[in-house]
Amino acid sequence: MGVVNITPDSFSDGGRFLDPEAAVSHARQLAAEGADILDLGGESTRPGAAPVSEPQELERLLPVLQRLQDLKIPVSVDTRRPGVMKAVLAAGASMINDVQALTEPYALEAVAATGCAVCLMHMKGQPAIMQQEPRYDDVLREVRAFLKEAVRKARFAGIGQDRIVVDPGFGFGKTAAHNMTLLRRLSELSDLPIVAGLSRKSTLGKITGRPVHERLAGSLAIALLALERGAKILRVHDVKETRDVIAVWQAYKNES
Ligand code: HH2
Repeated sequence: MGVVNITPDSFSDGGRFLDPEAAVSHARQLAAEGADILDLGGESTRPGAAPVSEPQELERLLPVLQRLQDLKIPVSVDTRRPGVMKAVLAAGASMINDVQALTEPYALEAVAATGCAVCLMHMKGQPAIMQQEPRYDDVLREVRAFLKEAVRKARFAGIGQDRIVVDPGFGFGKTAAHNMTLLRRLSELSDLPIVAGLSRKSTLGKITGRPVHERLAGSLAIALLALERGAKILRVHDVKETRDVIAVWQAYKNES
């Protein structure tokens, strides 16, 4: 899953693709590099990020989505707002990636009303404060229970199991130690396909001492670990390089 951030303030590429033409050409490049899904975002969820309004989010997303109608791969939209979900699904998106796991009122209904896929992610707290000393008694147990409940609610709302993937939400109200525990035991989190989003994240900065633009090697190393632990979708900024990691891993597993 290749990330396209149409924002001024995303943590690793804020401002680079705010212009619709730049976002469209980046999206096409990621598709050409071998992305199986694109994930468009119109609001940063980095720690401390300021929320945007619904009209502002749509103003960023819709022109890009409209210009990607001819793409052969599915386009996901990273949003927590039901109004945005409805509008982007009507405009051709085929997946909703929600860092709040459809917990906003009417989000379940917005997704259930169509045949789209959905990613349900765990987050502790809200982006503005989530990295202020996050605490868990047992991070694995808490995230697993949250995802199980989110899936139950989605299914109860009429969203078929084959439309759902889950994500532990690396870095969303989690320390580097929490992230490592979740990564080590990733396969225990759910029987549903698991999405892992670790690309360029601050845990890698903490481990390597590198600033955000020098975290490619760290991102590739951790992508391989996530694959080994059962991740089915890797949410990444560097598609071409991650494709090579997947090719090596598949050859090693003799599945290519
Ligand atoms: N991480 C980010 C945003 N959305 N969605 C899922 N499912 N999993 C993730 O790990 C995840 C996500 C943060 O990365 P990015 O989009 O690059 O940054 P920002 O939120 O600052 O735009």
